[in-house]
Amino acid sequence: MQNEILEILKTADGYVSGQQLSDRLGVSRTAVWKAINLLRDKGYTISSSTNKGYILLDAQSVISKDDIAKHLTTKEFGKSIIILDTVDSTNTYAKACGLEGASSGTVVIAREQTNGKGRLGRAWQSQKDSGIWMSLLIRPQLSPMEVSSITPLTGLAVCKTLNRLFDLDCKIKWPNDVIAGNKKICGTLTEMTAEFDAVEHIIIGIGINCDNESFPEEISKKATSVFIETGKKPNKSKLTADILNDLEKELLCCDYKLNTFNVKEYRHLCATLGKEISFTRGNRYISAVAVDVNPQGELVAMLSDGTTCTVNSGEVTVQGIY
Ligand code: BTX
Repeated sequence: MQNEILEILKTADGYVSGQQLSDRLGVSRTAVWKAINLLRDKGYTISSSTNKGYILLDAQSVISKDDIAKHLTTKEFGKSIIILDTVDSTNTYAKACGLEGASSGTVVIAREQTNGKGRLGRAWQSQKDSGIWMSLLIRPQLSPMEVSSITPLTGLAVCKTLNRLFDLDCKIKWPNDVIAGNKKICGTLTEMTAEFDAVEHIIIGIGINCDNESFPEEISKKATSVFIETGKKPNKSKLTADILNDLEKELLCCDYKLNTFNVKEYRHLCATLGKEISFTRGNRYISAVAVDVNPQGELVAMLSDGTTCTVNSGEVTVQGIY
């Protein structure tokens, strides 16, 4: 009944009275009232007025399976979707689903994460209904050595989607962040479960800040959101579907591998290139200039003596970008 009420409210032109809802659905007004409260618990903002009835104020702020499905054009990604109210980390949950045999393309989305994971043990702040916190489980036929392309390809897909939908000028901070005006609007975290020389499954975690009007002090200098950049709160279900559509195209058309074409696109969108960077190697602190992303997706750095070296993991600090 909740879905039916939701559809009526979504298509209504203004308020719908409790009596109209109970007549149309053939249930009591108390049952309508209970269903409305359950929808409110799910995050829908439904206002009520004693004389007029109910009105849905922001359908687009809640991620729903039905709304994602309306916009999905994929063959595999998102064909099975799990939406949770709250979870520690969608990546951890998706990994458990993977170990229990969930099919490739399964997506786990949560309204809030209580222990969202970033890279290198860092935390990803994921407040309730403020963004898209999702993890995609895939089972490509790859060896563990070939998986490294997935992080840059994910960043590339999300960056292009955000630019296209919101007319933004997002760039990629090598290897995994999407930034808008030097601040993170999206972070991605790829995790793999492998046996011997074969990949069992891969979890692609994507966190996109959507509705945040501000951020807690500790990340306010480095974080931004779609709302902060555009002044509009996006339809999160549609954005989720668009990300899945674009990600499937990006990953499947190149068989999950970097190639001449996508590396060129990546370089074009990579904010790190041309910037002064620093990183540690062993216990040495190295300053360099980022000059290229090579066909393996590694960052090529030029040192002060003119020699180059590649950086393939760990943390790189880029001057001017948080
Ligand atoms: P990262 O290690 O590159 O970024 C984490 C750092 O970014 C933190 O230390 C903090 O400084 C800053 N930060 C924390 N929260 C935010 C935020 N909401 N916006 C901008 N900056 C922030 C990036 O790791 C990878 C993040 C992946 C998140 C997704 S959400 C769905 C999935 N599930 C899960 O647990 N993680 C992924």
